Amino acid sequence: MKKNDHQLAREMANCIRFLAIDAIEHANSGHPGMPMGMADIATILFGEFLKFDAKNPHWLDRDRFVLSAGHGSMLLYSLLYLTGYKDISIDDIKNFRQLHSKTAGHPEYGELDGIETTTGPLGQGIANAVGMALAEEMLAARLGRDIINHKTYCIAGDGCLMEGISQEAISLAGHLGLKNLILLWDDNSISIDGDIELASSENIKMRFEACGWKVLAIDGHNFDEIRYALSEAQNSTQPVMIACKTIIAYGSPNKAGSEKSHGSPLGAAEVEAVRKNLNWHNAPFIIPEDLEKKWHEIGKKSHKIFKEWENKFNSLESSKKADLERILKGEFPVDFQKKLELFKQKIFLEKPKQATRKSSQNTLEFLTGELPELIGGSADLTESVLTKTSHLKSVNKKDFSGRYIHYGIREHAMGAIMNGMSLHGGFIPYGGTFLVFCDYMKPAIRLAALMKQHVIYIFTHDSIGLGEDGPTHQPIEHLASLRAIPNLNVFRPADAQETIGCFEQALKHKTSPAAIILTRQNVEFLRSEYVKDEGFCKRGAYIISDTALDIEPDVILLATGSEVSVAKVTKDKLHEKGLAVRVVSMPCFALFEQQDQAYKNKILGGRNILKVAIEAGISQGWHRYIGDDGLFIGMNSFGASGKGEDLYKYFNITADYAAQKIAEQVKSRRKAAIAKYKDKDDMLDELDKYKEKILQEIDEDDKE
Ligand SMILES: Cc1ncc(C[n+]2csc(CCOP(=O)(O)OP(=O)(O)O)c2C)c(N)n1
Repeated sequence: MKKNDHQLAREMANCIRFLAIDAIEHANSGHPGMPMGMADIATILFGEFLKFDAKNPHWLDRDRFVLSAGHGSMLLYSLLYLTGYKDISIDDIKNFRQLHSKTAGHPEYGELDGIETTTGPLGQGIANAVGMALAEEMLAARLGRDIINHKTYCIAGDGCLMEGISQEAISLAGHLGLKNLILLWDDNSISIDGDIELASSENIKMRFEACGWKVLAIDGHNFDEIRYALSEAQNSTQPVMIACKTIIAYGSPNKAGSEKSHGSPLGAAEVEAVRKNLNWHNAPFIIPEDLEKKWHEIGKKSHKIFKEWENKFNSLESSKKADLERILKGEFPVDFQKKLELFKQKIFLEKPKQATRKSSQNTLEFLTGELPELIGGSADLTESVLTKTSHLKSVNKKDFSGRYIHYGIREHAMGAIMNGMSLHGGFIPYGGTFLVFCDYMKPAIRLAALMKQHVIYIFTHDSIGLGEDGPTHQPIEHLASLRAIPNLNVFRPADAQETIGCFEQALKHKTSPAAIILTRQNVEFLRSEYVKDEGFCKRGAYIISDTALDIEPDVILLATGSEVSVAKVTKDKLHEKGLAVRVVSMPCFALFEQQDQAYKNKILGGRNILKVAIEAGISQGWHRYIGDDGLFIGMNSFGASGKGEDLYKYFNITADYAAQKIAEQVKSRRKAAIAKYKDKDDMLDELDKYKEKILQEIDEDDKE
């Protein structure tokens, strides 16, 4: 290699370094060390290996680049700017980390083309990259290598590799032999607290090897070694990890190799010193013309390949092409809605009394038959969460044409891999585990919601109703904690019919992930009438059983899932006591919140009506609907091991208990109301007025 080439590469890399340094200095906030340390590798990767066309950032067969070490965001922003992505300007670089700028502190998916995923919580990006590489294999199995043949590159730091999720993801990637996955480890031995030896002494290379990866090790500042390793990685039969020995804040005379450069600006004096040291005599944010030109050429270098690909894509078998285009647009097949209605009618006629996990399985059997983009999976609980259908063959290392992924007992990676698959495009992934274990995948769920990804979680064994497995397995606070995540639609269907309705909504809300919460135990079939089209779940809550003659209720019972039946029996018991009761099923709070006030009022009635929520979880979130003086029948402690029915009795989630409590409450409310009047005559006057009002209303109704 001629000296000139090295010099040029170093200067190209310095463009990244100084954009990062200057933007971070300008913002007075950010992480300069990582972009400075990884600039040489990024230059060779983007310059000579990465298949991308800055003009066509959504090209399906582009290589994916994931910056798992999201704190190094300026590395990515610099690369996107330098290679000529249209939606990033020098002003965006100058506005790094400012309110409403596209260049957020950590890369946010959707803010800029070229950001393939949101990263920041360390380790997630590695699992996203595994999901993308898996999606690539699966799509290639469907469309052929002519159409899909790309790599997924991921830059990860020591922090990413210390996080547990990385091990789950690396292990599965090795098991599946994802040969188009290339992970570049920024092996700089530094994290925030200092040398990583403070907290870590494992042999990372051996760890990857043990998981079935090909491992290469290079000096991350030696351009020949970088080229060699990336070339070696191209035709591997295994996923590849390249350990890149780098110096954090490379080029900084006083901060290179030190944690001091990790998370704060270098400071004016040190910036001056780096400029001198790296022979960079340009003012802040100025890139010399010749280097700018070279970088722009890099952004265009794969344009020809893109054009050739477009031709191949256009000559794809017409049905395959049409189906792929439909999927990428997020549309359903033309006759899908009609078939769904027929399926709903069939279930309505059958009226199955079964666990909602079973209803979910039946629904998935129908849906996976109709929607080839639906990809199932579970974290080793397939027989319990009932996520596999007859249409789904298991994916394995030798055959990616299947549609079912055995994630193993790796919930966290499952969540992040599903995000990666969804981000890649071409699939709607769903994955199952017990509701209680959603805690093991919460960071990935949160990111799916933040990135507006269309993924579906099947969470079964949703309450103390699961019984004998005991309190470790009985979710208590989980519904509330999932409902607290913005843009996550949490559905808890009450019966077989609602289960279909909830899946329908989960599929139709394409920019929100959905959690479908299901019982282990059988539930009643509750619907007395069939409603066409989107049924009741669309609005998040609806009246499943109203007062006789639709008179104003004394009590409104709000419930979800298995507790809707409890509410219905409670209603009958209260009816015997002369109380008018409405039962509302509330399968999805988030969708109910999106309704207009008139609809909300119709469901929730006036302020003075006693409102009671029944749900086998904690009360958090319910007081919004039942008010401060409402009654909550549910859990306020961990569960216990025992038979499901016994637990419901022990924890007082029964119709008998609810009816008794409600009757007491109504009585005490009435007493309090009576106490408001000075004497009997006052009260009789008030009653007369009330009677008159009711008679008037009846008159008006008759006229209508
Ligand atoms: C899950 C998670 N925990 C903690 C952090 C805060 N954090 C950001 S960077 C970092 C250290 C990362 O060290 P390393 O990967 O070696 O990055 P480098 O210092 O080389 O830039 C930490 C703890 C985070 N972003 N995500």
